[in-house]
This record gives sequence, structure tokens and C-alpha cells, in this order.
Amino acid sequence: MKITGIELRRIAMPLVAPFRTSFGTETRRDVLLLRVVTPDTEGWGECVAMSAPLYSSEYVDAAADVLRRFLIPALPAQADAYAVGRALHPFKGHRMAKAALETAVLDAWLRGTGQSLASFLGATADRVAAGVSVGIMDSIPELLDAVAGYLDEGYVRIKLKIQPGWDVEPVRAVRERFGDGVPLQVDANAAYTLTDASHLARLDEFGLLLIEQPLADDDLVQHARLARKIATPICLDESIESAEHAAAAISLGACSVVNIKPGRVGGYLEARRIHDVCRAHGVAVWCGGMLETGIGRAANVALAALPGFTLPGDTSGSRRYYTTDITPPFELEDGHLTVPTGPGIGVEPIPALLDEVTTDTEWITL
Ligand code: NPQ
Ligand code: MG
Repeated sequence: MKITGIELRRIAMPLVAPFRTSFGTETRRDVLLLRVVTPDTEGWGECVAMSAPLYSSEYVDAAADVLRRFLIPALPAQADAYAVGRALHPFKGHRMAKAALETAVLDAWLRGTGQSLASFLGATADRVAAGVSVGIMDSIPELLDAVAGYLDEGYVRIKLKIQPGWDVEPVRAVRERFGDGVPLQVDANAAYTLTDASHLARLDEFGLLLIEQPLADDDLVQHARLARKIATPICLDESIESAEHAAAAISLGACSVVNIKPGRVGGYLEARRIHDVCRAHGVAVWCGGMLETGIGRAANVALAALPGFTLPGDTSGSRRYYTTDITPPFELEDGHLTVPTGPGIGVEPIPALLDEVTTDTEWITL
């Protein structure tokens, strides 16, 4: 497939409400979109890097820079989806930037062949269970109102963001109000240390599905130690950047569940490898989220339809984050999202809506 050029497009999307995690509060999503153009078709990719390097070392201006200076110029004249990974391999890190580029090429390529991303990846489901990530709030009543709203909308699993000072009490309050039947889990975004083990063990009585990334990103050994001190299963997010990391974490006993985010691991092909490694070891996976627009959401829903995705993901409906998405919105039906069946990622931005939120465009001729 010949690539004529690539557009880098920056958009600014206001969030429906501030989203607070242990690393900060976001009110707006500054997203980098890539549009790969070929003589016959085009393809879209969304870069999940945040404006600031708070979730990981990547941030959106750096992603745009490495794409225009190194990654895009390294693409071969004839590129299929597998060729992109090989061409980008010499460049260290920058997985979110690489993922966006590989996804845009993959989308264009699949549109050319008429195959859906879900079918290409090996999806076996036509809909996926929708979970929701609930931010840290100023008070317990405010949290309970938010959770009640999501349960009313049909979400089948609730994830509470936690940090020191906002952990046992919010979990207890949600259990007391909504009962033990609600599938519930927590995400610390690396906010604790191993010295907090006995405190984290206080979560054991609440029957949580898992605790996500309690300790630092680079601390697999300490996660393995923590796993022996608490009953709640440990799930890793930030720590897992590749299939090799997943294999290491599993053999160390650092986790029994993995959150797969294609952006964090360098793309959907690496995400599928992690799925395969985990499945072979009986480790459950689920699809994480990075407040994607409909572009990134569509591709995540396709991935979440693979057979190893046995836990509900952070694949929420569009309106969890955005009043107006740039694609036709993803909506819950009976607590599920429908897997797109059209060629490629199966959705496209609506031009007028895209233009309204665009802050910058840059065209790179290949
Ligand atoms: C997580 N996501 O699982 C992430 C973290 C996260 C849905 O909980 C802007 C962009 C703000 C990306 C806040 C969810 C974000 C972000 C949190 C990602 O750890
Ligand atoms: Mg997480």
C-alpha cells in the first residue's frame, strides 16, 4: 500500500465533568489524530498521550514531535500494518505515538481490503460489556450519586479511582449503598508503596474484582510481594508496556490480571500479543481506556471482542466523557457496546464536528 501523506490534527474536547485521578484533574482532552492518505482510501489513528507526562512519560507535543521527525519519515514507501512495526522498532519508547501511526496505517489497509479490525484481530464477540471508571470526588455523597447514575445507565462494572485518603471509605460506602452484587474494582495509578500493604489489605473484605496498579510502574518485584500480602487480585496497567513485560510479570507473580491499552503498548498488534500470552497462562485481560474519542473507542471495542477479554473494560459510552463526540456516539445497549463491523475501525469523524474542535492541522507529504 502506497502512502501519499499523513495529516497530524490536534483537537480540543471539553470533558462532561472534571476527571480526577491520583495524578491530577483533567477538564479537557487535547488529542492528536493521524489521518493516513493513500491513492484509494484513508485511515485514522488516535494518539492517547495526555497533555502532560503524568500517566506515563509520554505527552502529546512530544508524540507529535517524534512522529514528524522520526517515525513518519521512517515509513517504507510500501507499508502494510506489519511493516510499520518493523520500521519503527529501532526507535526506543514513544509507544503511544507508534500506536497511533500503526493504527492509522492498519485502518487504511483494512479499508482497502474491506475487512473489519475486529475480524482482522480475531474477535469472537459482536458486543462487549461496558464498565466505567469513576474519578475521585470531593465527598462520598457526590461519589454515590455518580455511581448511581452509571448503574442506571446500565454499566455492568464500576471502577473507583483511589489514592491515599480516598480508598477504604469510598469502597465501603459503595458496597453499603449498592450491595455486594455490583462488580467493583479500584485503580490507584501507582499512588501507594509496599509499606501500605497492611492498609491495602483492608480492602480485602469488600470482594473487589481487582486492584489496578497499586505501586510504581517499574516495581514488578514489589507488586509480587504485595500479591502475597493481600487477597484482592492485582491487575497491572502502567507496568505492562509489551508482551515481554506481561510474561515477566506473570512469571514473577506480580499480577493475576492485565489491563491492555493499545496506546500504552505500541499498538493493536502488540496488544494482541499480550492477550495471547495472558490467555496461554490463564491470566484474564480487559481493555483499558484513555478517554478516547469515537476513533480510539471504536478500535478498543474491536480489541475487547477477542476471547481472552473475560472482564468488562473501561470501554464506556461516548457520553461518559463527551457531550458531542467526533464520530457517531457509542451508546450502551443493555450494558454493552456493539463491535463495529465496517471496514477498518468501522467509524469516521463527522467533518463538521471534527472541524469545530480542531486547533491545528499539519500535512506531511511522504
Ligand atoms: C487508567 N484511565 O486506567 C486511565 C488513566 C487516565 C479511564 O481510568 C486524560 C487522558 C486523563 C487520559 C486520566 C481511566 C486521563 C487519562 C486518567 C487516563 O489508569
Ligand atoms: Mg489504570
